[in-house]
Amino acid sequence: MNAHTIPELRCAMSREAIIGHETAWKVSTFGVAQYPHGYDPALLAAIEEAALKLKASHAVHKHLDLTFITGADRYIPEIKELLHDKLRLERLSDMMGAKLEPYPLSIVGSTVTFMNPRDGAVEWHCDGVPVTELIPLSISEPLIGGHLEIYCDDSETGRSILESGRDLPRNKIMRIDHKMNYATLGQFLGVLHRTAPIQLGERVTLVLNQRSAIKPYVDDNRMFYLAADNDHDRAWVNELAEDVWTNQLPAYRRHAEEHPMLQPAAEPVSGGARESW
Ligand SMILES: O=C(O)CCC(=O)C(=O)O
Ligand SMILES: [Fe+2]
Repeated sequence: MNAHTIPELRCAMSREAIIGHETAWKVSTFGVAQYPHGYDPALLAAIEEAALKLKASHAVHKHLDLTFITGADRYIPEIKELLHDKLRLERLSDMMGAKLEPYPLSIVGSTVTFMNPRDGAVEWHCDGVPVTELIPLSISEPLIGGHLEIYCDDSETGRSILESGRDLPRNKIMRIDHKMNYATLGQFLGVLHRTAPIQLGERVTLVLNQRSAIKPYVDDNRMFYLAADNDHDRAWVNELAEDVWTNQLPAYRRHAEEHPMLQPAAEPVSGGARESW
């Protein structure tokens, strides 16, 4: 398979089909897909071995009940090989319908997640990063729970249901089972999802994050969220500011220049905003 072959898909769904309405804050209309990744099994095995050795000293269990090594490529150089693999990025860009680049912040560029009954899974959330690739390193057999669940409706609606203490309706949850040798690519920004709690078994996953090269400012990582996600103190703040000045702001200005706001119609459209409150 080369970069421009559309791989065999196990499942795929557009962003709009998941969320149920048009969206603007996005990289493309891509939602989620699972496909045979073809990555070197020896490389993935070496990454898992290194991650398991680092787990006791470097994994954190901070929020969302998730246990993970954040910024994992800082400690496991083999991950960098995959992160910057040109062919991988080309293939993901083809699938996404938008040119992707590695997510630049060292603390969240890549993670390794450890999910089992003791370490937890990950609770309902929307990703801070725009595009994520989930690559299973190991999946126990049997595994009860541990599948990806995606809420198929507006994420704010889902969050409000959860905040009121109710469960999300089962008929709005899409289930994606992880499978060895298959990766799951998702644009989970503004898409509510979780890993179903694991009753039995475990899985270890390599998570590689990307963003749009053209719209690097399309991003939902809020500062408190990055701070919570993080095993470091404050160096990441400078790294983020640098990226804003050198990449995000110029791209945003370029986009604004290329897409000037339409002039308002001479006659106000009735049924629009109220004139007084
Ligand atoms: O591994 C999964 O099924 C999902 C994990 C996830 O949502 C995340 O790491 O943000
Ligand atoms: Fe996620």
